[in-house]
Amino acid sequence: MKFMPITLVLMLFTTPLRADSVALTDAWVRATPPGANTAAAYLTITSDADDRLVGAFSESTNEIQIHAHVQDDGVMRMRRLDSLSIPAGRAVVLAPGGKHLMMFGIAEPFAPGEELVITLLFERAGAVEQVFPVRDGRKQATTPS
Ligand SMILES: [Cu+2]
Repeated sequence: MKFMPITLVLMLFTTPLRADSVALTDAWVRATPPGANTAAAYLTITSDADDRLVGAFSESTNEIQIHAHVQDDGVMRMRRLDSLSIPAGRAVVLAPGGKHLMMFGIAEPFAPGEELVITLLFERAGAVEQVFPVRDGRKQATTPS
């Protein structure tokens, strides 16, 4: 019975359907000036279980990266993160001056009142679609992030 062990191993690694879910709140995208080809998106993520944001994509942009702001010799810089840990029951806030989703290659400016759909990819919860209203962010922060 050569195939028996292989079958058993496959059964062990088959992931059952999970009910674990993430809650996404306060989602918004900063309005962009004419000519800009990057934009930043923000939201708050809460999860029932330990999870990890591993990526994001949207029809409105070529590429979305997870970014953080870090102090580097007194200068604020953006650093790309491969993923973002979402501890169970703890709100992870992406906001101006901190973590954010950075969109690249946007074709047209995002104007206040518009909406974007971004799909967030979680290690555990899978793909979650979220509507991001576009807002004028100039009042909240002065640095483009
Ligand atoms: Cu950034």
